[in-house]
Amino acid sequence: MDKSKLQLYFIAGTTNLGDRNLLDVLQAALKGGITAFQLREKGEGALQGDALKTLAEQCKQLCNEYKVPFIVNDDVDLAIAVDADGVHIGQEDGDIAEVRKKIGSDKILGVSTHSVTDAMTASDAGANYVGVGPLFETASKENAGTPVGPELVRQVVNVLPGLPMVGIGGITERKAGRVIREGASGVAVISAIAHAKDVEQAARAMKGVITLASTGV
Ligand code: 3NM
Repeated sequence: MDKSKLQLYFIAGTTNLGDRNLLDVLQAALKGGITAFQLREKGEGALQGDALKTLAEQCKQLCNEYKVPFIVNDDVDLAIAVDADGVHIGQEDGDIAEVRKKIGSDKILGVSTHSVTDAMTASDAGANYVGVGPLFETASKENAGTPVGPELVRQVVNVLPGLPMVGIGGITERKAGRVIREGASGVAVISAIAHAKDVEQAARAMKGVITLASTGV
């Protein structure tokens, strides 16, 4: 896949947003320059069934307008039903090769990984990119585990230099540059954008940091 699409990868679901409307937040983030979006509808009060499908269709349409890939977390059937650009699965979300078979070769397949071994397994099984984390402490994922530290990004890049990869977990505007300099294609964030006072501005500022760090300035 095109690694540049992973530069600023925004993840959100309605349960991350309190009173905010997901489509409003997504639109502001798109205006601010996010390069990918993942709908991750999880936890108490998460939408299901038709309500979730409708939301996914609306997210997809918005992402299409900005030519940004729309990825669905975990729910392979939903991703197929709304013809999302891809699916992202965790270590506990089923067999990676099986998911690849189900979605076909055209859709993007992303996998969450927490070690070099996880990343090698994901790559061998047909992942287009991996998420490596949690790099830092995060409040956005239950049972995220002990932070692996940004050094793991470098270790994964050394072993799998061609594999597109995003760092994830507790990444802020201040920490994003370090993650890129360790060799990540980009950063994946929930709270740095979803909880920002000004979502568009937060996305724009983070994109600026990433662009600078990517060009080595
Ligand atoms: N996955 P925030 S950490 C969804 O380590 C997710 O695989 C993680 O949210 C992993 O940017 C995480 O608010 C939460 O820390 C990221």
